[in-house]
Amino acid sequence: MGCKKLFLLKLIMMFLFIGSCKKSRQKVEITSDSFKKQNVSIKEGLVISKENGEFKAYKTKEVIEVDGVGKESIWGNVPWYEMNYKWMGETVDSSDYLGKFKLAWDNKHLYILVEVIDDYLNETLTNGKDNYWKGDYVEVFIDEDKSGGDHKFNHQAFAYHVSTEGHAIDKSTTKETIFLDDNVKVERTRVGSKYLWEMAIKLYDSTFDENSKYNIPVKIFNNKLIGFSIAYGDNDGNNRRENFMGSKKYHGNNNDDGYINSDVFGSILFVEE
Ligand SMILES: [Ca+2]
Ligand SMILES: [Ca+2]
Ligand SMILES: [Ca+2]
Ligand SMILES: [Ca+2]
Repeated sequence: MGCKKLFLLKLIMMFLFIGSCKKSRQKVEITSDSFKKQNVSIKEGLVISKENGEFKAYKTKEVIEVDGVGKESIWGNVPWYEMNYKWMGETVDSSDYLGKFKLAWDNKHLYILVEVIDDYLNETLTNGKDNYWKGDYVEVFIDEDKSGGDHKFNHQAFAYHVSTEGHAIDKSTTKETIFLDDNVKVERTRVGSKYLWEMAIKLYDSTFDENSKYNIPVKIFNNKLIGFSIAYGDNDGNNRRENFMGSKKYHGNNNDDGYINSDVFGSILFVEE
């Protein structure tokens, strides 16, 4: 074989090798969401983004203590998901805002661990109850039966504005701003500009009555599917929501339909393994 032919052969083999490396890397990234089945260990620093906002929550065998500390083993065993799609505001750098979350469940609760880097924490209710959406907060959108549809002043779906003060704020059927604190338990811890919010959320169907103390939560089970999105409203002391960053690429008109229309939510599939 002449030198030229040998060189060409080597070149072809090199391209084939690079191609196969790329493929195997892609495979790890795609399968990392179903890490347990694939027995793929979670890579340090891996955060999965889901343009369509469709996530999985894994069942915890251990009781989760809502204390803002992710010490429970499930939190070490499930992947981080991104909540960095820009819904509103200017592009931010990672010291101003960067967010990710994990999901888990048992029969009574959806658990969420949210880690947010925020350079300035502006308490949610600084400007009063009716400006709750202007302060820093985590917004959790839940549509228990994934029916979709309008939910602005009804409870077929919820847009919980989880406040820095520990409240879960939404609108009532009479268009008032109300606290639904029994529905969402939250604790937050801080290390520097990194905040960890741990939440336990009860799911309710459309029969939820905001004036009753006797609402019965819906039981969660394997393979149940709900409507879900999560976002962070970032105010850095300028008296307004400077950024709104979410878990799904698009969230309706101006990415601001979530508090009105549950059609735009992504989803959670509850799985055991
Ligand atoms: Ca905990
Ligand atoms: Ca910020
Ligand atoms: Ca619904
Ligand atoms: Ca802030």
